[in-house]
Amino acid sequence: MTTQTLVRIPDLGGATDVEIIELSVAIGDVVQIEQPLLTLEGDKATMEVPAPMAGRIVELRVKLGDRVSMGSEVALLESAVGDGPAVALPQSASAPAPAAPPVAAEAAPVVAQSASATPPVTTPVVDSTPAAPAVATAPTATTLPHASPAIRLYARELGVDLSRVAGSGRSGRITREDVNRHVKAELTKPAPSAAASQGGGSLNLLPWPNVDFARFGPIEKTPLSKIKKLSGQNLARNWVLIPHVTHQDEADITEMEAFRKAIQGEQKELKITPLVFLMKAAVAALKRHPTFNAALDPDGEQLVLRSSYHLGIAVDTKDGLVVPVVRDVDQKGLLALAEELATISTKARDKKLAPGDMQGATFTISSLGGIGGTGFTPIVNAPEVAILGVCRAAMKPLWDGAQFVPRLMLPLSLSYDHRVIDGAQAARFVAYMAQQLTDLRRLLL
Ligand code: CAO
Repeated sequence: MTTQTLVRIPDLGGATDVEIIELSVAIGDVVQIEQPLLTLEGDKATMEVPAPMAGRIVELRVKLGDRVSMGSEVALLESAVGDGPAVALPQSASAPAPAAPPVAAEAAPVVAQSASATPPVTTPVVDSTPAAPAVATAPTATTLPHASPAIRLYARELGVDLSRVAGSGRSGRITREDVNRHVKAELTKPAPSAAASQGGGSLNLLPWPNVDFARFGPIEKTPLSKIKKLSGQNLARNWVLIPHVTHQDEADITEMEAFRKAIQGEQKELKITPLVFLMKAAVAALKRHPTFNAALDPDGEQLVLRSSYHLGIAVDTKDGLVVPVVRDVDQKGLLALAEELATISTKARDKKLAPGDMQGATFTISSLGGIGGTGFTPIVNAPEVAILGVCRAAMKPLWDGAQFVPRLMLPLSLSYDHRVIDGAQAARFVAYMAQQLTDLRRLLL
């Protein structure tokens, strides 16, 4: 003969409406006494609800995400009469239910109540509230990572600090796979580079927040493009390792723009944008300030001054940002540069750039002038030491000493590696560039 036992949620120490974040059993499963049936997550702790006896799950009355309180029906457990725990568990319905001890409640009292559900005719149903949660995390430790007791034990055995593991389970819960992944990542981590160790070792950052966004509304996941993943790693390294400062200035390009329009009128086949003028002015400024046309050695000890002028040009493609290099800008005229710019941006957008097309830059320009903006913070492209950001020129009233006159002003944002370049040098560099742009004749000097 079999008996059916109605398993209920035990006393949760006063907590109510607690969410089920893990269901460890399904209908038909045979469970052992104390085997976790489900995991609850309260405000301050996670806790498992164990089986009060051995048996087979014949009915589940909860699902993932349900909220439960003491006495909520969980499952019908069928066991053979004569199984020790099955007959021993039921107790009086009026028995008070002791609160679940907050920490590692091992021999917690068992509470059972008489069945309120109609029992099947042939099998007596016993209503049972299982032992209070077998293990609950300390309620005061609100920052404890979410993980079941079994995973905590597993992490302890491996010496893994769970606060450094990103959880991929529901509500950021840490799974066994997350622990394994963390261990693997730690073991395969490259030794910190010389540049990184200059700063005094690991950054010891918190793990990336793992949010279950689906809980707040519909979502869709889309993988990052290969370019984004690659450039993202470079950008992250450069942002973290280089102490950036961005200097902002403006160049009066009123005359330059008139000249650009004039030559554009003569060149129907070629698009001549302000960028080619910026490239020439940048070379003039780099010649005047050689520390900007340089690279920092990996050990951070030496500056490698370069006497060629190869400019990286950031190109926006639908898959992400790429930075092809225009070589020997000092030796090329505006028209040749315009032609080359058209070629490299088409190549970039058609994914035809070869790795060699993106190597060897001595300085980089990132122009958002075709789009807009008044300033931004470009990220230095290591091992270079500076990068120029350009935004859209706009007409502004400028005081000429007697009156306001309308002038076309071009915003320039120079980010630099402050280990190599000082603020005053940066201000001089940009002012010099602006001078060249304002009066292009200076480029001939
Ligand atoms: N002020 C006003 N107008 C500008 C301008 C500026 N600073 N720069 C460009 N323009 C105008 C151009 O003259 C052109 O006008 P027309 O359409 O009338 O001819 C228009 O804006 C579009 O220019 P463009 O963007 O096609 O050409 P470009 O030479 O300025 O730039 C390229 C080429 C490849 C650099 C650009 O297309 C690009 O991809 N820029 C994005 C780079 C980027 O994403 N940087 C951010 C990286 S984060 O660090």
